[in-house]
Amino acid sequence: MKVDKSRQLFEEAKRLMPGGVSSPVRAFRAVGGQPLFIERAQGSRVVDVDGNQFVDYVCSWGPLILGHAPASIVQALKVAVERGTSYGASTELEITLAKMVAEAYPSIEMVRFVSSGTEATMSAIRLARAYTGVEKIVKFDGCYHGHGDSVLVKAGSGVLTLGAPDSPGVLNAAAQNTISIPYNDLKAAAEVFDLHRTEIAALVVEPVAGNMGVIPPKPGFLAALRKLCDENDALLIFDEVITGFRVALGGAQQLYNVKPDLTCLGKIIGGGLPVGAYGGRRDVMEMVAPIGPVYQAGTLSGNPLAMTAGIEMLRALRQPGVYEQLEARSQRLAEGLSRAAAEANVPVFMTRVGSMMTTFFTEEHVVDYCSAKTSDTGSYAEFFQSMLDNGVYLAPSQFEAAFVSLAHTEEDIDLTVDAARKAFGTIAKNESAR
Ligand code: KE4
Repeated sequence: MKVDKSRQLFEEAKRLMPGGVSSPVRAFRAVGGQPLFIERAQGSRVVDVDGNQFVDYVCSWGPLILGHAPASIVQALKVAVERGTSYGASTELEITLAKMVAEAYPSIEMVRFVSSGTEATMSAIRLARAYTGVEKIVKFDGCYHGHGDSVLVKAGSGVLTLGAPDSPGVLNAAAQNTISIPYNDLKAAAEVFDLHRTEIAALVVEPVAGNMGVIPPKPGFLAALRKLCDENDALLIFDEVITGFRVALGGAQQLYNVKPDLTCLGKIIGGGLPVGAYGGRRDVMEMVAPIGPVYQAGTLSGNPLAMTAGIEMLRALRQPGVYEQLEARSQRLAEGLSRAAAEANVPVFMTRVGSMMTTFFTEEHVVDYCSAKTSDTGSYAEFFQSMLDNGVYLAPSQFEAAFVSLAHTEEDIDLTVDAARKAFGTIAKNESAR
């Protein structure tokens, strides 16, 4: 596959931007090879600067559940941009999108728009600490909530000990109020509340994990977290930046029927433009400035173009049959990939919730970060490169999700499964040669 232009642009980019990218995972460091520079995209396809076309399952890391450049969003933006790009003042568009979010999420009685998922989770955690008056936060190993200091934290040496910074520059003081425990581990969750009781301001969780690969909650896991928070006056924060409007119109809280106190949203609600949001119980949200003392602000929060894209996105997702189509296409893909791996005798563990899924290159049952990390990332890298050579663009990391959109056709799925058959065959051949 010709990648000369991407290579040339990457060399230039590396002189100007750290790693030549605007976000680390795009540098392909987990899979090797030449990071692609994308020139245009439409529907289920992206085209790079060398003219290579791919069926895209990155979907901008989740937002593009309608596919690339859907006509409804493009048309609405063309009209909106003529009216100006930003006012730094309120617009009716924010009310419209806020209503649509609240209709889909009964737990969200009041919402604040921001410009990224990181801002949403960072603000929700600040708010939870202010509302409860205590400082500790519980998160789960392998869950990612953006790059805010409180959550760039890895598990302490002992399961229940206070966290340690997961990045230089994050102060111990910031990390030490965060405890990270294994996902799907109710015993650890109960123990951390036994140990820290009412000192815990909030427990923040991806209700379906998407950042260590896709890992569903075990039956009863989310309901048990709800109960633990209730018993200890802690707030339950669902980080639905990925799962919001993805696994159901009403997100994971609808799918699993568990009501959080605060929800963080992002990705899909921006329709591909920068939007994040946090919202939930009115008594909690009323603590947010300017009506409350908890400060949070943003120059481009509620930006009219981003609101326009979000409104058109949610309008499309509220149409009948949307999630049924996503489910059918996603099931076809997951079954095809499983079959292709089995035919080549390559051990994989497939996980899927709706239109987000991961093929783990391990024989283990993946239920948490530890089991996810048993995956053979070398095999995943081989798989990724072979799929790329055969016209399929997956996440350049074993520990991310593949996303199916409404634009993915049965032909796209079948092309993908054929490519996977070749990729698994290559892996099996290389394995036997080793
Ligand atoms: P952003 O700040 O990237 O908009 O959102 C942070 C965030 C918060 N919560 C969850 C559950 C998330 O998945 C994310 C961001 N997701 C990553 C990939 N899984 C974005 C891709 C990237 O970092 O480049």
